[in-house]
Amino acid sequence: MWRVTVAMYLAGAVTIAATFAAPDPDTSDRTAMSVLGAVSLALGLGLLAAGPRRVLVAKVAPIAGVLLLSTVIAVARPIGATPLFYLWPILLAAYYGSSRYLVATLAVFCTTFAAASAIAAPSDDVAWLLFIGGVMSFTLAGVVVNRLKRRLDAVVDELRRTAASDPLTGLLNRRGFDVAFQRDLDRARRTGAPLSLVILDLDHFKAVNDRFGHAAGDDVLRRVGEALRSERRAGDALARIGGEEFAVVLYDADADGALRFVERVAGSPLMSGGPAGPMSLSAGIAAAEEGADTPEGLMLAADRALYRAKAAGRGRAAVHGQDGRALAPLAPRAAA
Ligand code: GH3
Ligand code: MG
Ligand code: MG
Repeated sequence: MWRVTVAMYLAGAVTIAATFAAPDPDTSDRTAMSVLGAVSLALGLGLLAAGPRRVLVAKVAPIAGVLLLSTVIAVARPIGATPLFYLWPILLAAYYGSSRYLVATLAVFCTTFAAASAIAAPSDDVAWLLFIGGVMSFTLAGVVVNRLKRRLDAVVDELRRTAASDPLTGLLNRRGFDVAFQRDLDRARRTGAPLSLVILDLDHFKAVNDRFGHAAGDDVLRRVGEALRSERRAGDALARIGGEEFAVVLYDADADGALRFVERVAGSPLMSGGPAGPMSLSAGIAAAEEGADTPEGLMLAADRALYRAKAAGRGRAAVHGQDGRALAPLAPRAAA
């Protein structure tokens, strides 16, 4: 946005200089035009030096461009094709600005273009035809570009959301989870808060599909997603990272806190009320040590603990690094 705006002002200065080489029936405007060319050059270089500042680029530069052009039209003898250049700042406002900013830019454009035409050529029919044609065409172009940009923004937002989420459960998918996990680890490192990773895996889930059908299996997976949602604290990242495997990042929770979370999930009525009856699950828990853990390291640790829980007979949770401790059983509550 910043580069395009700088380019617009520099190109404006070059364009004014280039018109001096064209055949000119009236050279009385040369001094004024030189000054305006220098202003355009100065604005371009000023913006370049100021760096990409959003307010300057998105809120000031397009309207300033319109005002500069209206001044050019007021002093140019003859006006010639100068109004064509309004297209530049209007397109900038339409593409980068909000709808309200575009309306403001168009209002400044219409009023100052009319005033400039009246000053430059008060009785010139062609100038007024240029005014009407310019106002209609550039307003239409600005509105169309602005609407297309709004739609494009909405599509990009939707794509970003779907690329990070699992369609079956609405939880994050592996890709979205990786981003959230890294973010939470960084936050825990900054604040010194504990953080735990939990990996949950449904026990003998293949048998659910085999006995009750795939649709019933999907229903169970959705229920697990709901159970995780209802037991987590706001902000904890929840993901379905494999077929019947889920991961949760618990911010500000140590291994014991994570264990209590897993027990609540296993005991949730949602885990028992599905088409296949009470669902048993196994869990592996890994707690981040004082700033020393990477996402990969924690995933590996939680995965190892999960393997230990499975090997010990399923329906239980294991904590990485606590191999001597008896595994906590995870009891599904009988359906009401
Ligand atoms: P274990 O106790 O060792 O975890 O056994 P398991 O049967 O749960 O594990 P296994 O890895 O052998 O099988 C996982 C099954 O999950 C296989 C597959 O049919 C099922 N599955 C994976 N994705 C989906 C899905 O999206 N929907 C349904 N309904 N089933 C799925
Ligand atoms: Mg399983
Ligand atoms: Mg599995």
